Amino acid sequence: MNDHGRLDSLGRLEDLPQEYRDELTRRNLVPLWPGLRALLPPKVPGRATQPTHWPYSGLRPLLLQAGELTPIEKAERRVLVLANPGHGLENMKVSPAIYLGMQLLLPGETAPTHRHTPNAVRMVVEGKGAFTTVDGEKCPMERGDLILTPSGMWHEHAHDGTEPVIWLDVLDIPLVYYAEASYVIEGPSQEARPGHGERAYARGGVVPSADFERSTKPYPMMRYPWADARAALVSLAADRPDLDAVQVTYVNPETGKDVENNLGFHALMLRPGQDLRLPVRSPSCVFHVIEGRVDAVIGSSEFALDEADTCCAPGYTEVRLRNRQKAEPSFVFLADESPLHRKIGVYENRG
Ligand code: 1HN
Repeated sequence: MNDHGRLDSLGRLEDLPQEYRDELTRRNLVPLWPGLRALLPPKVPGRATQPTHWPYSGLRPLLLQAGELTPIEKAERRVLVLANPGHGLENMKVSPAIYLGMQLLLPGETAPTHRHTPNAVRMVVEGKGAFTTVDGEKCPMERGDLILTPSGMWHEHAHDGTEPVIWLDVLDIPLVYYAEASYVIEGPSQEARPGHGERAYARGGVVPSADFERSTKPYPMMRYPWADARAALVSLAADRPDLDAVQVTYVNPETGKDVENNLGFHALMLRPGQDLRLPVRSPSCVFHVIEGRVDAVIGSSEFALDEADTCCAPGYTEVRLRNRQKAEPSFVFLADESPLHRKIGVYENRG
């Protein structure tokens, strides 16, 4: 029998006598074979994650309206969640491990201190004057900056500026929640502690000298300024005109490994007019346009992304990104599940 025949020939639940099925149910037992093909489909996994586009032009006015409708005290975090309809909107996930939310903080507002088991990062979308304090380190929030708030670290947000500040939150909460390990602890407002060490790590590739007491903390660098990541991309592109994927990864400056445990973060530069095909890989992925305009072709979906737009791609799917700007580069922030896939031993790159 050929492979396909064998895969199609398993018994169905309806083939079993009702009395037998009822007795199984009474004993909390389930026959494997009727569900085996759904658990283990041939060659490519089933994916609930649908290619989805969240245009910023539609989201922004609704978020600003939330600023009028709901005072910060009634929200704790004033966020509109970017939910993937394929997972059910109420489940508030983009992919099996990724949560995305767009958060608004108005001038003078504060979002109170807490810490939680899920890992988070912020990608700043617009505005000036807000800052996040992470474990005592005050991190200014400027457009394109990546700020970590890893599992277990105290964090709070505040805003001294004059315009609304909006940022994209990326968390691994669906995964941590699935593991029945998601919880929060509220805390008092933190004292900012300038000069206590963390700011010694301010630029990738430039770390304190060996005779300086090097950090043994798991997260020596909390803020990855966009100006530095952008400059790294521009110089990589100039150095390697032959390179298709001009991409950098946000890493821990001491270990060189991914900045957080489960999700990976990257920035990509598309050269003027570039049409880039990404390798087909197992992890789901999120794309957020920091600068420029990009067409994203994800499987059979096509999205015209403008600045500050966000979209997602399921794993095992072909993705093409085309820079709609003919004379300027475009810059895209990527978040993916690759650290998780590597950790659980399922990471694949199918080329
Ligand atoms: C959280 O702590 C923040 O600190 C934002 O800004 C979004 C979504 C789910 C769980 C915790 C924040 C969050 C969150």
